[in-house]
Order: sequence, then structure tokens, then C-alpha cells
Amino acid sequence: MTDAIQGVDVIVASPGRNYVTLRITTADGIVGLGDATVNGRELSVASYLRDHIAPLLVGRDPGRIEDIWQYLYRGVYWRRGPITMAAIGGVDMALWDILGKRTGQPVYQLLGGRVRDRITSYRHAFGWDLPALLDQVDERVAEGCTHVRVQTGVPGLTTVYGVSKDPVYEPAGRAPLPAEEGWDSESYLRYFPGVLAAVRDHVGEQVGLLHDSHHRLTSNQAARLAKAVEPSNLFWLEDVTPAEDPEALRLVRQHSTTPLAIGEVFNTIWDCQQLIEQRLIDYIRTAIVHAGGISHCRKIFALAEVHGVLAAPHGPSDVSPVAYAASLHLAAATHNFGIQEYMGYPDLAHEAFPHAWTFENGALQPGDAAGLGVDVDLDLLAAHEYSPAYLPVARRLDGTVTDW
Ligand code: KDG
Ligand code: MG
Repeated sequence: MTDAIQGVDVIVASPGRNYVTLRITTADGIVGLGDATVNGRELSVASYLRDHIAPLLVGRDPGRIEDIWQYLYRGVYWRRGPITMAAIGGVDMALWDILGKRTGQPVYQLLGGRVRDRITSYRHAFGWDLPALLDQVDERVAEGCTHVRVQTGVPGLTTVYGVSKDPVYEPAGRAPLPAEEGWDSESYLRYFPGVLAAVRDHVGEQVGLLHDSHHRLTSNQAARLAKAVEPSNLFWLEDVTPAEDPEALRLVRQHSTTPLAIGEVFNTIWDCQQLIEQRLIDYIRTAIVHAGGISHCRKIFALAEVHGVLAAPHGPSDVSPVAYAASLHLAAATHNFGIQEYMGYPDLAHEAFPHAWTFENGALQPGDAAGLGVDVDLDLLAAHEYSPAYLPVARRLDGTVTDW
């Protein structure tokens, strides 16, 4: 076969932060790019790709995207989980990239074409105290953002998810061991609703406000929070309860009309099934990279469409600009798309992955280049070596390990 897969390269590098990048080359010289980054576990997914997947791909027809997906998923007894599914996700997006480049079409066109003119985004704002938070909210609104995620410091806690001592938030720390953070849900529950109300007063009713609880509350605490913030009219409350326990959201649902979002750590449609089918959520947040690529997320979003749930893919800086492009192509062609997170990237990441996608005035565009529309500067990656980074670990004030 003259256009068969010939080479599979896995590059682990650190252009501003660590990324696992996959380059699939065909015999006739087309290069497809994929992202398979799992924040803090980069080397595991690189090994899975190099040692167990690359040998299976060489010689295959890159146009058989669904067949390769099924082979890599069903052909393995030990399946699912973040490492396996990010590896498959990286391969899948690289194959869509190849198909787009071979046919001269942007991926969104291959997915059925655009259903919208622009992709609404939300960005992050944080502050240790209210004035600092309001300053960041104002900056986001001045940038043209219509939706802003708000995270605040909590009196008595020196570390809080989503709030940084640096101007830019990046949770993965460059150190041989993870940082340990302290957490107290009751202090947070007492403080956060008042801050949110003050932000709402400040920005008025037009700006969509979002908040992420990062899986830290019990079902009952989450229900209390969802109810307490109702007057502030949140766009969504994210990850209020632990991700492994879909039933936990039922109590929240029964007690509040605050819209609920979850799914950034889900890896397959089966992780989402109960939440979607039983309408326990409003937004499903699977990341294209961590949930098996474009092919699998498309199925998740189709299931969501049947049940009135909107797609809102995870988009932090640990989803590389390559996977981010995949997210935007899918968003452009998905009717039940809701909103796309845009955390932004270090300058070096933009340089390492020159991209056709754009962020302007609060809105995103996938661009019209063939394939995903992302290139890679291999020299720049070679010049910025991987160095270990860990997400933090959290402990309650009595020292018990808790969800970070
Ligand atoms: O790697 C962990 C981050 O992706 C996560 O903490 C970001 O929760 C997150 C979000 O909503 O962006
Ligand atoms: Mg989140």
C-alpha cells in the first residue's frame, strides 16, 4: 500500500510545559499530529504508545480510522483508563489530521461541516481576595469574554484549587515529588457563595459565570452549595462531587436548578452513560485527548444530544494545542456543543505548535487549513527537554489525604 502508515514517533518535550506528541507518517509522506498528554503521567503514556501501539500501526491503512480505533480499544483485554485512552486519542486525532491533509479539507468539514460561525469560550479568573478576583474578571471581560470561570482564595487556607501565587495558574509543579496542599470543604462552603454574589453584583447579569469545585465535596455538601449559589445564576457548577460516583449528583439535582458540568477525567462513553441518560448533568466535559479522540468523543456528544446534554470539552493548558485544535474542529461540527474552555498556553507552546486556530474577542475558530491545522517545530521541542512535573496532592486539615 503506497499510503500505509510507515512511521510512528512519540516526542515527550517541554515547550513551556510537558507534552506527549505523536507524529504518524505515511509512506507517501503525509504527517499526522496527535496529542497524548496525561498531566503528570507523561512517560507512562509515551511508553504505552512506543512499546505497545506503534508496532501495531505500521503497515495499516490510515484511512480506516474507526477500524484502527476498535482494534486499539477492543483488541486489548486490559482496556480503558486514562493512559490507554489518551494513547488511542492521540492516534485517532493524528489519523483525522492525515485524512484532512490527504483530502485537502479541514477536519470539521469531514465531520459534516460547520453548524456555527464561532465557538464561544470561557476563560479563567482567580484572586486570593475579592479585589484581585474582580480585577481579573474585568480583564477577561475587557478581552471580550462573555463567560468567565471564577475561583477564589478561602480565609484560613494557604492553597486553593484554581488560585495561584503567580499571575498565570499552572497546577503541575516542576519538582521530583508532588506538592502537598491543605483543604477544608466547610471553610470553602461558608465563603464561596458570598464571593460569587459579589462578582455577580460587579459584572451584572450579562456575563456567564462558572465555577469548578474539583471533585472535592460530598453529595450533601454539593447540594448545599448548588442551592446556595442559585441567586447568583451560575452558568455552571463543575465537578462538585467525586467523578467515580455518578449517583452523588442525584442529590444535587434533586435540590437545585444550578446547571451541573462534569467529565474532564472520564475516558469512555461508559463513564458518561448514566449521567447523560438519567439527565443528572447539563454539560459533559470529556477532553478529546483523554476520552479516545475525535471518533469516541463524537459518540459521547451524540449520546448527549439525545438527552439534552451539551458538550463542553475540557481545555486546560495540559491539553496541547494539537488536541485543542481537535476540540475546536469537533465543536464547529457538533450541534449540541455548549462552550469551550480556553485556559491559554505559555508563549513557547504556541511557538512549538504553530496553529491555524485562533482566539479573538472571547471566541475561537478552528481555522480552514487542511487537517487539524497545527504544525510542530521539532527543533524547538528538541531544545526543551521533558522534566518531571506533578499535580499536587491534597490533605484535609487533620492530615487525611483527600481529592485534589
Ligand atoms: O491537569 C489537571 C487540570 O487539567 C485540571 O485541574 C484543570 O480542572 C481543570 C479545568 O477545569 O480546567
Ligand atoms: Mg475542571
